[in-house]
Amino acid sequence: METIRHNWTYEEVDAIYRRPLLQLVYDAATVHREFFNPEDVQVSHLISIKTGGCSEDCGYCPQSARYPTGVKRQGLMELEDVLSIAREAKSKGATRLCMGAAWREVKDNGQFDQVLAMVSAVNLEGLEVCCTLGMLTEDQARKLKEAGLYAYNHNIDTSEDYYKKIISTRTYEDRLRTLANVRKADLTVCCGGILGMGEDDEDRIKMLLTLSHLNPHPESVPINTLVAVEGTPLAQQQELAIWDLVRMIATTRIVLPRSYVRLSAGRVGRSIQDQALCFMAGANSVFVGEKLLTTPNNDTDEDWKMFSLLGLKPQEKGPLHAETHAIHA
Ligand code: SAM
Ligand code: DTB
Ligand code: SF4
Repeated sequence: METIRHNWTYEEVDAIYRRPLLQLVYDAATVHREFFNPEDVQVSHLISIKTGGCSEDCGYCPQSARYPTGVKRQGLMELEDVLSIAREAKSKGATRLCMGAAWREVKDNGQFDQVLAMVSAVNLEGLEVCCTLGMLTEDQARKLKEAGLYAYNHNIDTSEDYYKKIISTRTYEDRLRTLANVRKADLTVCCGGILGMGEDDEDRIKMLLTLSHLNPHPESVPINTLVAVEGTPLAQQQELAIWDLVRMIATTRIVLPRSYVRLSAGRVGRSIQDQALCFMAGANSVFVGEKLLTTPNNDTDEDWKMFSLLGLKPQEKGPLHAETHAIHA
């Protein structure tokens, strides 16, 4: 039986990643069944509460003010508008709502107070609330926790080395510091990365290694594939091969067995067959809703048909710690 480990070595993760693909999927599916009910899928909905005009230079991001991507800037949303989207998402079966802001960092100002009010209100709607607002101090993390936040998303995106090639306005160390602050406030951590930015296998393995050394492991791990947006430096990147995505999901499932592995950005355009392989390899969470933050996502009705076809059951709302769903963890 697989145990939770925080001391994986590069060689060990590399050996898993390089297993013959179908053997790897089988091994990951086996681990998945040790820790989760494989019929369960966690359904999350994203809202961009503040869009575009961001000061950072993240090479993948359509919301950076530095790139001509045509994303329409939008100031902080009104609470009522957030609530109506949240209610609609809930009525369509989402149990988690993730609010994203195109900020470098959270500042202690009236806007943060407004976000805290949104967190409380969405929580009262009976949804699990997640935020992704950029860098955060411990004090800000505590305020979010007190307001009713369940999880904070902050991705490490790739390996430390490759990160420097994609972003210059903040460091890997900055990202890790925010993750530590989130933990200190007793929030759950959502942390993953993006595939298809031109990184190699070594970068992907190193990213997983960093995630596996976090103790506790992030409760959810979004595996995004790059949505290549015109105007960004990464616009010309080729679409990631499905086999690379499946390999990464399966390795993640084995190395972080108790975490939700989210098949995140880049799902649009993937066939049901491709997505089925990802679920088989241990993915057990998705974003639904026709938009991610600024780019299109899959049609919601089609997603529900897919769940039904594959025998996946959208999970009830929390407590969503994997332990509660384990068959024999
Ligand atoms: N501004 C905050 C931050 O950077 O942490 C929160 C929002 S930011 C858009 C959240 C995450 O979305 C990024 O860390 C990145 O992993 C992901 N992301 C952004 N643009 C993407 C793209 N074009 N394709 C895939 N993932 C993307
Ligand atoms: C994450 O890992 N993926 C989501 C969420 N966390 C915030 C964001 C994906 C954004 C894709 C590009 C866009 O729609 O702007
Ligand atoms: Fe800004 Fe976040 Fe986009 Fe980077 S990823 S440009 S910090 S919104």
